[in-house]
Amino acid sequence: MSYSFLQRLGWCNAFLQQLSFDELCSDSTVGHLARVTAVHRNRVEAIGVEGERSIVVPAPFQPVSQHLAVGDWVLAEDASEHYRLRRILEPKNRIRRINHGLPQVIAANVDYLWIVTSANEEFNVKRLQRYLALAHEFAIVPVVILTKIDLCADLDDYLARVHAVGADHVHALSVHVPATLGVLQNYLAEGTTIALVGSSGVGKSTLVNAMFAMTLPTREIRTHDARGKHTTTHRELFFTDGGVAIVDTPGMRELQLYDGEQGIERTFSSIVELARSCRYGDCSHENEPGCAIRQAIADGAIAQAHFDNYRKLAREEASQQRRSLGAHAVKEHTRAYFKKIHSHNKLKY
Ligand SMILES: Nc1nc2c(ncn2[C@@H]2O[C@H](COP(=O)(O)OP(=O)(O)OP(=O)(O)O)[C@@H](O)[C@H]2O)c(=O)[nH]1
Ligand SMILES: [Mg+2]
Ligand SMILES: [Zn+2]
Repeated sequence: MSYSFLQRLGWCNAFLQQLSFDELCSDSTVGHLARVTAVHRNRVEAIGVEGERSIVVPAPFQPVSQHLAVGDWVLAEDASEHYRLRRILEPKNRIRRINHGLPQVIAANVDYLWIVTSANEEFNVKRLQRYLALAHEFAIVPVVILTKIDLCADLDDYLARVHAVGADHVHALSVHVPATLGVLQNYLAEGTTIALVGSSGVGKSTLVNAMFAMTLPTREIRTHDARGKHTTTHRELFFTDGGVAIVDTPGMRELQLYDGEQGIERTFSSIVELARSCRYGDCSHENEPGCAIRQAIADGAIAQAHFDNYRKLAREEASQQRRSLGAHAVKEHTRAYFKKIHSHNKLKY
């Protein structure tokens, strides 16, 4: 067994380069490398060349949920009768969020974020924007998947709304029309990692089952869950026969942006761009003269709703910061942030 076997688990050169000379020379290293598939309180489950194993997580990496998540690559070591975590390899990216005021890692080393939303009442542009912002923030390619199109009469309408938020990869499908699933094959190269997000009931597990001939539990077998409780309760990573790692997380409905500035700027880049042309550097875009944003809204160049949404997320981001940094720090932070956005104005005038 060698490093090439690990590639189908998502291993790549970026991880190989993190091994020391001694580690590379040691015959035991490859057997001690593993990818985390489930996280528990004091240990993680992981898979490596020798298959599944349980790895005890010692004190420096506690609490586990703040240090590592499914998808992380770890180097373990032998400890009497079990394996113990020695170090976590620097991940390509990490999906994080705030849970009860504490940062929490949800998944690591994710290539695509499949944002699943159904073409019915569940569809919500703001939620979609949040997920897009999340993907951009964590440097993960977002793929918007509109499900249940068999039930929908106005698909074009939904597609127009998805495209309006600036999503690049958009696919509409129904698990009842197998031909519509084919396009997703493009994302399934061996060693790829995909995380699915979306509200409960939009069809994430059903989609995975249909794509990979799997049998994840879906809503049908839990019909008493009329209140929209999540069918998928364990945050886990598993591999398909083709060597694709799937993270099917609980719906992340209470998703809060963590350190989300960059994500907001990407999703709302047109607004951030425009704000640079406002006459005043500290324009609040309410009723100042020479406000480029109000002008653009009046001209129909940007939608009022899009701007409102930007404001809401920016405000949420600020209150998130306030909670984690304290009121004074956030005031400073907000000042610096708007200064940065408006620094171009200063150069012009
Ligand atoms: N008509 C139709 N129903 C679908 C489609 N995809 C999923 N469903 C149904 O939607 C329901 C919920 O699907 P799930 O796959 O359990 O949803 P989920 O997103 O995994 O939900 P959680 O695990 O609770 O987050 C099930 O009854 C599915 O049969 C589709 O394309 N068309
Ligand atoms: Mg599910
Ligand atoms: Zn303005």
